Amino acid sequence: MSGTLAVVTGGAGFIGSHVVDALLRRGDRVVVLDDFSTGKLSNLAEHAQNDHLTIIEHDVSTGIAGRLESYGVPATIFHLAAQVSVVSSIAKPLFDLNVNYGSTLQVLEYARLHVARPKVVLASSAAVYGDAAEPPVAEDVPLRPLSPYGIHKLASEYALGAYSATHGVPAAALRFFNVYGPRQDPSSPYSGVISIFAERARRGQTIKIFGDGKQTRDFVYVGDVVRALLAAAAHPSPHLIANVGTGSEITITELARTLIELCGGDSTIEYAEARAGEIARSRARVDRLREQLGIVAETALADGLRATLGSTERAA
Ligand code: UD2
Repeated sequence: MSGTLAVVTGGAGFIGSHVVDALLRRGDRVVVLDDFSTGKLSNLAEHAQNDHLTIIEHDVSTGIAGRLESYGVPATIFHLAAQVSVVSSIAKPLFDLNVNYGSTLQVLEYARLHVARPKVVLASSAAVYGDAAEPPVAEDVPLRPLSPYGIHKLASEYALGAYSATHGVPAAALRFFNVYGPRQDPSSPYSGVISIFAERARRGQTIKIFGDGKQTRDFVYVGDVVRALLAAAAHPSPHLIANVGTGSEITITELARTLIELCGGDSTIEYAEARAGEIARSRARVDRLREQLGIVAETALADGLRATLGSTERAA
């Protein structure tokens, strides 16, 4: 069968399924590896009849070579399978180590064993910074992750660097800031804040803000994140690291007010105790994203929020 082959770990998840959409749209063949712990088959439902897509239920932390034998060596592995909650990583650090660092090592081990080295593109995170640096935060500031999640994402980045230098595995790590958009699952208390607020605002329910609501985040739309991932896969650098954000920040109270307004204004805001280990301000420096990858995360927050609200409406 024709078409470049890509593997997407976590391809049934929120970000992964949008990457699969984009790869299939441009004619690639795609193998998804997903253990469905948080991923959903319904995220890929529109491709059910597409013979360019293969979906394999598999836990990446147990190794991937055995599951990929029949498909050939991919040009790129988008490694998006992860345990995504910072709070859970603090409660279960060894589980997080295995899922978030162990899986990266498994992907790199697979890549180094093949002469045609697949490129590994990792979903890293702003969590590698901790809150040491004054925003906007650039890639070369000292890194002080505060959670096992951030530590294991950073360890994964280091592993990419080491496999690139030692074994010639081309690699890129993108440090995602707060990604949002359709298919983000609001069902856990640690789900992305926009997915939670969007669902509650749409239903006219009370919105709960942790802390004084003055904390800020750099919210980046999933469509822009996908463009950055594809650009990173095509980039010639053997070991690229870049932030993926918009370069602007908004307070959580402003975010809540915007969503309430977009939904007709029925919800009220209530304030609760701040979360432990909360980062006060987060905003990416995006020069490298623009200069190296040619990407500007251009989706305006209001447009991205409307798209997100539209999709929760359809899903309800
Ligand atoms: C995000 C990422 C995380 C990691 C981290 C890096 C998500 C879901 N998590 O964590 O994976 O990369 O950034 O720093 O993208 N909030 C409320 N009410 C709610 C839920 C959240 O007020 O019902 C607040 C929360 O206290 C925080 C902000 O909203 O101040 C964003 O919370 P989040 O869980 O969406 O993401 P964050 O920044 O903790």
